[in-house]
Amino acid sequence: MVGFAYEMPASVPTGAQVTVVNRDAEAHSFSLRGRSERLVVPPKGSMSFTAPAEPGTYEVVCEFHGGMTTSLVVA
Ligand SMILES: [Cu+2]
Repeated sequence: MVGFAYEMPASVPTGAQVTVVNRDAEAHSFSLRGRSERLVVPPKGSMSFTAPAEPGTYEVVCEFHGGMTTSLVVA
């Protein structure tokens, strides 16, 4: 995340270990809507999660900033 927005790769492989980097000076979450995957990434920090095993497009939201959304493509 940078500038209160997500920058995403075109896709990530199913089951991949994905690292989320926060380049902002505020915490952001990386939460897959309707699923258990949820990171709270501290300012200037990074965290990892395991991508879903099922291919698809997952909605990503920041729980702290309402306009911050993106899609995660798992292929
Ligand atoms: Cu945020």
